[in-house]
Amino acid sequence: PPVIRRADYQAPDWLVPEIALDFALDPALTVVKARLTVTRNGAHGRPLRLDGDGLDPVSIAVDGEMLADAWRMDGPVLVIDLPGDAHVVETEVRLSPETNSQLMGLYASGGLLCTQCEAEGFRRITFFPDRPDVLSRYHVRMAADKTRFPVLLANGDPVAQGDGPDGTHWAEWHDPFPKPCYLFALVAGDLAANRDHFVTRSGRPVDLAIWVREADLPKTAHAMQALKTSMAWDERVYGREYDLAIFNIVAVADFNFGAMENKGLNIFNSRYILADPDTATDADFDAIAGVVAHEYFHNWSGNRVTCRDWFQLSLKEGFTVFRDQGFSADQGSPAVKRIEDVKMLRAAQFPEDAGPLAHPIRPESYIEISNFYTATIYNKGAEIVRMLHTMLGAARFRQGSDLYFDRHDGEAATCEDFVAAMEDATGEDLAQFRLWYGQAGTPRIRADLEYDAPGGRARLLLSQLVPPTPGQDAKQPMPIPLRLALLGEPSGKEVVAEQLVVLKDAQAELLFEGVAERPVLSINRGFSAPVVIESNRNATDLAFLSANDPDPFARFEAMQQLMLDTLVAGVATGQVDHAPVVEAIAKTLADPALDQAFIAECVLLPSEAFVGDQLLVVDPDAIALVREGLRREIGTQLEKAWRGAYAGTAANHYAYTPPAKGARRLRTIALGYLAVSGAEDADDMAWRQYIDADNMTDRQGALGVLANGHAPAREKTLADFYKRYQADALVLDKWFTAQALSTRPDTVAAVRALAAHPDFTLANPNRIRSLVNAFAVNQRAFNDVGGDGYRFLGEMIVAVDQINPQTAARLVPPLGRWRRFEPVRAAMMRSELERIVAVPDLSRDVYEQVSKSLV
Ligand code: B3K
Ligand code: ZN
Repeated sequence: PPVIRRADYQAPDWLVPEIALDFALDPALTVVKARLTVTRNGAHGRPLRLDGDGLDPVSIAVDGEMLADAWRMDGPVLVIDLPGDAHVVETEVRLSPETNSQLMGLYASGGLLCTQCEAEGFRRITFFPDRPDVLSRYHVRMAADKTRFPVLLANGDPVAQGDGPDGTHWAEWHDPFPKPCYLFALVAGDLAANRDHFVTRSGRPVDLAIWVREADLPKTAHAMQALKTSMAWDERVYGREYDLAIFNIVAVADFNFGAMENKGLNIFNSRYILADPDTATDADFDAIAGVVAHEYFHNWSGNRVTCRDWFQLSLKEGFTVFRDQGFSADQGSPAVKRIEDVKMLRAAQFPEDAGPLAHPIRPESYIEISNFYTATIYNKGAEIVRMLHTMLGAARFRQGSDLYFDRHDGEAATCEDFVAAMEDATGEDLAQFRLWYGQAGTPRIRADLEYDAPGGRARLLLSQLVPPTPGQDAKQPMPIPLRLALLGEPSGKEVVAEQLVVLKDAQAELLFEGVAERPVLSINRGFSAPVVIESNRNATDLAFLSANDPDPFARFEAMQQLMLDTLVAGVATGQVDHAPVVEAIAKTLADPALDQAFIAECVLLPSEAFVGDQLLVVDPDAIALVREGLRREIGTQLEKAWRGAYAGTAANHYAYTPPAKGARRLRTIALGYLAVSGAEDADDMAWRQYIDADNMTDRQGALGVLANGHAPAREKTLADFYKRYQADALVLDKWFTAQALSTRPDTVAAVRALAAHPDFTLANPNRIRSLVNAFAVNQRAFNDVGGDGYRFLGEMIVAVDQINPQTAARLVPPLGRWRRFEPVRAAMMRSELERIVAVPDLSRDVYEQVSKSLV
């Protein structure tokens, strides 16, 4: 398959200022007529090339005349020779939405018809220059059976509607904002709306509607609240107002990812809309608000200003993730939100950056763009925008974003345009900063502090190393913004006040005078740079920081580092010195100044996978053994404290407030420690928590704890959960996930059995993710030494690829990590990849991920 390169970008040969689409909608056979006004872009003699994917032209006309010849197919592309500079091109194609299992283009989901076009799905609907730098005004007409599809939605505003022949009806929508075709959307179905209203700060009224199946209406209140809060937040923080009279959101059950920001008509995976306390956890509620905000914010960062080409994807995604992170931080605890975001980055992006699929946030090439909707583009992209925010300060950053939006409104822009706007608005020189866009790999920072007590002087030696990644052997030093301070031990006072140090060179030395007390280094506060810090801080220093650092992230981080050092040493030597960790946790649990949500984050051990990421050679069994041993010590030695924490959070009647959420989180963590300590009543406590719960957070928490063990309560709970929620697909996903994440030694076999369960299906991406993707992050079970975990995943990749290549390709990276594992497992993982790549007719999606993982 061909490789697309960023360096090959050429402006489009033809523009399409206007498009009128006419859909005769039917699940079995939909007729699509398109009328494109095309204009030659620049002086050239090249023909019009319209992308298609699986399309057969039924008819083609130019300026009203049916074309007999003068057109040809070049593979999937329709090529038309056009004499003049402006023409009207009309095409007609036929589609079968109900057999579209890829969920790209126009497809059927649970009785409704909907679209997904980003990145290249529009070419599955009609012939068109399917690239984000061709912006058009859309006029859309839809006709469908009135009983089956009473609601007809598209982008923009409704302009006309009426009844047609034979029980059909029709509607026309017009979108006044020129947009790339990836933002096109339509929905037809039997839907009910939760309607609300918003008035923008300049007084423009906006009708809001969230469309779902009638029965799901009661579960839409939280998403609606999040939408209104997002709209106000974007006005306040970024000065961005909504621009149409209507904002529609539709929830669908079958969706390849989270949601889609189509202009004025966001389409969502139902898991990011539907919630009530009985069926959704606190994490689900938070994720819903975050995704609703994210898609809404795209109206400016993505839609009003879009991307010139797909290499610029992080321009809209990294920036929009940064924006949604800021929104979520403002809704609850900024410290806890920051910890969650960093954990996510470490779990998903650091491994990517250290593996065969590493790429810069602005990649140089791809085979299939769908494979580049990655944690690097999104989450590292957000960190890079955050560094700009940190270095410029909030006010100057805002000047930069204002200039960016104003300068490029209605245009398709590049990452370079974004940085240039930040530069031009603030006068800051960002020449070296641009390296962050082009260099992959997580920088490693070495930070060694030396103290000369008699002289009252401290010396901080900093150095950076950006590791080699595929195709990039040698790297240049990047600007690394590090918020740091020195804390005096034992006083806990800042003997050197916090400052922002930007490490620009490979090495730097900082001298501090008048340091009267032994200093301890607090560095990368707030995770000011997405880097790994290695330092000469010992367990005592880390324990001190974990009890005293006034920066909450640094405090959490010190505890994590202490735990990590303990576990890594344990794996290396077989000896675990649990005392410092146990003591630090005890202190944290007892600290009255800390809130429960923050305590909960601090007292959890780093995941087995993250411990593995610190090691040159991963032996999952050794890691599990050492980590489980430490967990047991923490559970046993602090049993009283855990019981206290459990009792202290038990009377928490359901409310979706930050303190109540924190209490629930700490409660299940305490339960987990009591269970692993072997406390006799732990299983009973878990069962009671499960059965008495008035919310899904407590219920799922108890289920997760029980799923790891062998108590009779385990089967009883799983059976009850299944019976209770069998009819609710989103909750049943949790039942699959709880079992896929189990630490029990029989998990591979259990997951295989679940893949044969009548409720398991490859047609629904959420269900695949709930079992297969969840299993693949269960380091212990997936890497079961028998190799059946690898075989299972390989079989799933091949099977899913037949149905849905995008979802299949997302299952590949866990196997691609083979180089990091001990030789026996590495060989089995590799041969599984080889088996997959030999399968005939592999999609481009899976082929790219597997072949790159083998190199
Ligand atoms: N822009 C979409 C993602 C589309 C993914 C295409 N493979 C959702 C989002 O990031 O907001
Ligand atoms: Zn996005």
